[in-house]
Amino acid sequence: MLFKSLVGSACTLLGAATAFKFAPVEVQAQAAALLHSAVRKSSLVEQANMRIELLPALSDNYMYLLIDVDSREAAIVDPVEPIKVVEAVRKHGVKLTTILTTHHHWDHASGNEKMVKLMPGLRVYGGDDRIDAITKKVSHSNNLKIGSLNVKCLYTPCHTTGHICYYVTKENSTEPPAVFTGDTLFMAGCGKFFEGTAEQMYKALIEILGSLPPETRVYCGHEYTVSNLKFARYVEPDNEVIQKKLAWAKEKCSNGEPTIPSTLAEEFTFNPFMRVKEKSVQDHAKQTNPVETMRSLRKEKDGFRVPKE
Ligand SMILES: N[C@@H](CCC(=O)N[C@@H](CS)C(=O)NCC(=O)O)C(=O)O
Ligand SMILES: *[C@@H]1O[C@H](CO)[C@@H](O)[C@H](O)[C@H]1NC(C)=O
Ligand SMILES: [Zn+2]
Repeated sequence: MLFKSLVGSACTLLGAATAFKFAPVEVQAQAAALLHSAVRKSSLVEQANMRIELLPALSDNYMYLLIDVDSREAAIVDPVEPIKVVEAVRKHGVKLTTILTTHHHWDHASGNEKMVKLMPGLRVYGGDDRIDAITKKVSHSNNLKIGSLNVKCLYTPCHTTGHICYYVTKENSTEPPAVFTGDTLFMAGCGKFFEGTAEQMYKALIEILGSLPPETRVYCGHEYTVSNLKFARYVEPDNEVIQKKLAWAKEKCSNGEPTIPSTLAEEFTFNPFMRVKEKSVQDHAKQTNPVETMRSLRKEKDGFRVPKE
């Protein structure tokens, strides 16, 4: 199962798994899982006021440690592997005060209880009563602070009914803001519509996230970039930006490096779900309306077999 999830994952690390091809299946599975988690590197995005450490978790999730440089206060987004979070907090010498939960699914929220046990007193934010250990339910446009950083909650229901994205700004900063998009907006893709509609995803992607400043950096919940770009290429075979980005993403992945973050401006150039107003994407979907195009693309991607190359 784990082995299968490795070899079938968006970011297959060739070679790593094949060394164990003569071993029993269970050994292959363990080796693959270990190699996979060992090989996916963490990385740090440093700005003068804000630091974001990308912490790979499970097979393709990301947790994000958000640090306010001025106060050394920090928040963690979707801490599904709390031990790794504690290590990162120690490494940076920061004070973790807050959990930001994007949605209640186990691969995002199931570490909350343990995280709170390890670091008592944490504030736990989220938009859904189904979120473990939640202390404060938030809704659209609620604001909170991580030291001197401002965090605005964006309500983006569709993947789940209580999904929240977190938009982070620093007053008077000339540097780009950040948005944590969970399983709403992925790099080059979007989340499945488990508890919502195409109308809701259109609103979330185009009207809410799409109206943030174009330079905003996008930190999403999963490393799905390579498989998402293969679907994007299928939708728009003549889009050269997609071809280039796919080659770049494959290279990153084969080195165990994240493809995250992108920017909103970039997403509008290669993400089919952000491009539902474009004629090329509408033509592919045989639609003339952006919301119907969204509906049709999602349905098509749900049944899409990702090609090897
Ligand atoms: N296609 C996913 C399968 C896992 C899955 O369904 N993931 C959820 C989030 S936990 C999703 O919304 N995926 C979006 C998609 O498959 O386009 C993969 O590449 O591994
Ligand atoms: C931001 O800039 C404005 C105008 O210069 C100033 O009044 C305000 O105090 C500044 N805010 C911060 C947090 O520095
Ligand atoms: Zn997920």
